[in-house]
Amino acid sequence: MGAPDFKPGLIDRYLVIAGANAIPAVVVINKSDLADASPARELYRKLGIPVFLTRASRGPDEDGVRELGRFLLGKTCVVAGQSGVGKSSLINALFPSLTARTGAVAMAGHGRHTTTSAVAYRLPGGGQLVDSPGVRECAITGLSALAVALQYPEFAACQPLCRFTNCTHLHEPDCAVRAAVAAGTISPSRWESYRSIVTEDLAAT
Ligand SMILES: Nc1nc2c(ncn2[C@@H]2O[C@H](COP(=O)(O)OP(=O)(O)OP(=O)(O)O)[C@@H](O)[C@H]2O)c(=O)[nH]1
Ligand SMILES: [Mg+2]
Ligand SMILES: [Zn+2]
Repeated sequence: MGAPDFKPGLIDRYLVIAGANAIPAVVVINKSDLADASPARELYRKLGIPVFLTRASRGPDEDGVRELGRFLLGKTCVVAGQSGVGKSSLINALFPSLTARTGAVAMAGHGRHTTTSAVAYRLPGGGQLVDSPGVRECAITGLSALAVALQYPEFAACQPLCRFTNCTHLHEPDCAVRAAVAAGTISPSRWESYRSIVTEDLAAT
């Protein structure tokens, strides 16, 4: 596996924040040369979220980079994610006339961030793309457990079958969400990110 590790909990937090603020989001899995990205691609596609697999280091002609470039035209988007995943490299590959600064992945300790502040680039064909500094983690605040659960479409589909209408899907008996996790129809990584947001992020505030 290439550094940094794929972090589904971070992706799910971005999706919750975007969804709760009515901001459309897509998932980009860069460095698809370093690991098999298809399980993650299938997971998010099934949830109705567009997924792009890219190899920014291959440059502007790589299929995923081209596909993402077409999608971005005319839109205003922010590229967000962990440090070292290749956000700036991706911007350079997408639009070679822009020159976002990139750097080697920091190997130890707290890491080094190559991009240190958000920079907005005007796209040649219209729209804007904002490069942002990498994050190590992202905590959700200001939402209720039920509001978080609403941002998990596969949970919302099960919710009517839970015994309690205000089920938090954490400890209640006859919870259809936990039953779906046990049956393998809801991804364990999705339930784990939900559990972590509600019992760790929300509880800390
Ligand atoms: N193997 C591989 N390496 C890549 C790919 N894309 C970028 N890299 C490398 O990953 C490293 C980090 O790239 P950056 O673009 O600086 O990462 P970043 O996400 O902008 O990092 P921060 O600005 O710190 O948040 C660089 O050494 C890139 O050359 C890719 O598709 N495959
Ligand atoms: Mg960067
Ligand atoms: Zn439930």
